Amino acid sequence: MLADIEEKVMSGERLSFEDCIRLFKSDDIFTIGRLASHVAEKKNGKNAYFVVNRHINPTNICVNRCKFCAFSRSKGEEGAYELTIEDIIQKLKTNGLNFKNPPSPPFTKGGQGGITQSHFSEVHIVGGLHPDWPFEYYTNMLSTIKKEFPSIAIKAFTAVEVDYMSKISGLSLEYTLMALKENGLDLMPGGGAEIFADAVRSRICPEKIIGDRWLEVMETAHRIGIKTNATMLYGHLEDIEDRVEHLFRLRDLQDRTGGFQAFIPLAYHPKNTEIGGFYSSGIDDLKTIAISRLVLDNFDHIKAYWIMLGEKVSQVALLFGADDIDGTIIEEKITHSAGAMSEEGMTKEELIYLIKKTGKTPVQRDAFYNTIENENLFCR
Ligand code: V47
Ligand code: SF4
Repeated sequence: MLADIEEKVMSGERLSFEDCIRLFKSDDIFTIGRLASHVAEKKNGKNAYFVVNRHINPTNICVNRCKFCAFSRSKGEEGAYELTIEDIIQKLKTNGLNFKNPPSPPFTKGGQGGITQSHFSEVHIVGGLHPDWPFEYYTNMLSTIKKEFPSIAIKAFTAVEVDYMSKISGLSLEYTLMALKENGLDLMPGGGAEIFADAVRSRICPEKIIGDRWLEVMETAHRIGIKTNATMLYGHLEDIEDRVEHLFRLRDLQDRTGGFQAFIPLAYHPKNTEIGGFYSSGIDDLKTIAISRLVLDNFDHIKAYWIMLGEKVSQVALLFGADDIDGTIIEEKITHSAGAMSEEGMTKEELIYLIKKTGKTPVQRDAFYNTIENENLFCR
């Protein structure tokens, strides 16, 4: 059934829209996974990357209130919070020792018994669109973090936040991005892409910038030398055609700019959201990872974000086309507000353990996929 697609993949020929629809409709998960794994190995060998990082969400107050988002609050609503820049610096100084739920065996068994990372390579900062904060809050945040922690790469602000900053500052997109870069922004995460198709997007996040604008922000970032990631939120109201269209639009932009580092499919979590619905199935998760690997032939990395997939599915995803499992995270709020079943963070030792059990080689990376040499990788 998939023999012609297999031939294309093996000969390095690009998949068509129709091919991708057929892959999504196929039940032959093993063939899809085998092909994706072949492509992943051609690009990254047996490497499975991870990063010692920390997430920080400066505020959950957001003017958009997307209908799939359980994290956001309106100003004055119960549970709304705002961090000061000093709070953010303190979080980076605490070194991740403030776990709410200490990781449980078997992952900590025989390991170092806790969070042992001595320093972060990357901080990932995203948050709500605050109605009152001035642009200077964001530039001050970046420059203060850079001054205090010059060796930590700052991966911050989705295309949605950057568009909002351009509005509140009155600066063009290009100048907004240049100001962020000058103050310490190193790269941008891939959030806010959701699903580009207008008909679904207007139902799940009516206030959010449209897909074209998300792509325009990323294209501008790439043009001025800021690398970014890309995501796709799946498992809500979209259909297969919407997913394939989304992937094709990313592939087209990547052909033009080459500025995307990694693609991360984000599994929708339904708890406490306005649209409700269901968790994605493990099969859909694996298929989506694998098909992303096959479609996005011009992306170097496909990330299995363990927070959303769960520790075990993300482990299997490393054999279905993913080459990256993200990082230690430490404090995850967005998915956990919506019913994530994973821990909020993992130790470096746990990440290494998960990867090793797949037969792949754990490679600690920095934010730009440079390898960090580390003798601890051989600890098990
Ligand atoms: O932008 C919000 C999504 C994103 C839900 O670039 C939800 O390296 C599932 O983008 N269920 C934030 N997803 C996460 C993100 C990300 C994560 C890890 C690595 C990188 C990277 C990026 O989470 C949001 C939105 O698209 N989201 N609510 C939900 N209920
Ligand atoms: Fe705001 Fe982002 Fe949540 Fe949408 S997904 S409500 S933009 S925080």
